[in-house]
Amino acid sequence: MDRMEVTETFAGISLPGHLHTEESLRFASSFQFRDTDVVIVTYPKSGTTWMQEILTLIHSKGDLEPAKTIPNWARAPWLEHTYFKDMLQETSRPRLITTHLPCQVLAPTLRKSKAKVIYMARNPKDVAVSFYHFHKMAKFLPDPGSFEDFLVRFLEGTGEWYGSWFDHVKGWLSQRAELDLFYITYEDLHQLGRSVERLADWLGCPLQPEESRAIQQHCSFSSMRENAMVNYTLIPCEIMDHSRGRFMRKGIVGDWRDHFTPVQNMRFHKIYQEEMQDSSLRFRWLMD
Ligand code: PPS
Repeated sequence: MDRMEVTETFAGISLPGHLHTEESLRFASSFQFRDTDVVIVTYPKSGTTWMQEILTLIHSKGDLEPAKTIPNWARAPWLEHTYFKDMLQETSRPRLITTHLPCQVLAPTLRKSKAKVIYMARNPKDVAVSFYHFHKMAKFLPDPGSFEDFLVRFLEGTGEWYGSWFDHVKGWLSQRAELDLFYITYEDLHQLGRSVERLADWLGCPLQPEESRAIQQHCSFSSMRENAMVNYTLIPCEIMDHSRGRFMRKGIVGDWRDHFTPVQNMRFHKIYQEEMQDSSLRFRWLMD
């Protein structure tokens, strides 16, 4: 498989060379957004796939056809990935685009448009756990080592894959006044009905009650876990080793409790507080 061992470095962050090249990243950073574009922005493992599925179905008004027949990476491709240009549904209104790139790379071009941006965050402790398990199955990511080793690197955020969680969140949310940005958390999304309706209203696509019900049913964890268009079972084992875990792993809030020792938890809180102290963001509750 292509470039499985390659690390691509861009804007000071490391990205898997299997999905990113210098060319794809340059293309992403100078991409011209349209006013009608809808852009999902997340740090990895924050509920990206869930949001892709919900937005697909809001735009199809609850018609399950696209969600059941087209893989998520074709419906809402990642701007920075090598296959983006081939996948982008140029004629769609809106074009649904996904990205994990940090704010300093994309905000300058996004500000030139009126594109709608959805920033989704998740409790970083659960992000770390989910990302750790994903590193074990994704062969284009390095072996994570022990959870302790992984957590140290996650908290340092330096040179680690996709950069620092703290910088990602602080950077993007500092753009709230500059961009048409809707902020939502993975934890909010667990109140699925309310979140789907808020999103649909913000997107200007209000839903009928039966449309909203169909979306909620299809976007439950159990339903998405069985949908090959989003559960990544279409990806061959040479790229994702399905014997080492499932992409749709647990889908719960607070899984960190099963992974963190009290010492790790205290260290996490200390660094979280140092990193977020200047921030007025409503994040502190995430640490409960
Ligand atoms: S990625 O690789 O960055 O695109 O991953 P991402 O989609 O952001 O995050 C994967 C985690 O989201 C969980 N997930 C869900 N949780 C609840 N309900 C639904 N419907 C759902 N869909 C995806 C998925 O299980 C991963 O979290 P963990 O904690 O590993 O289970």
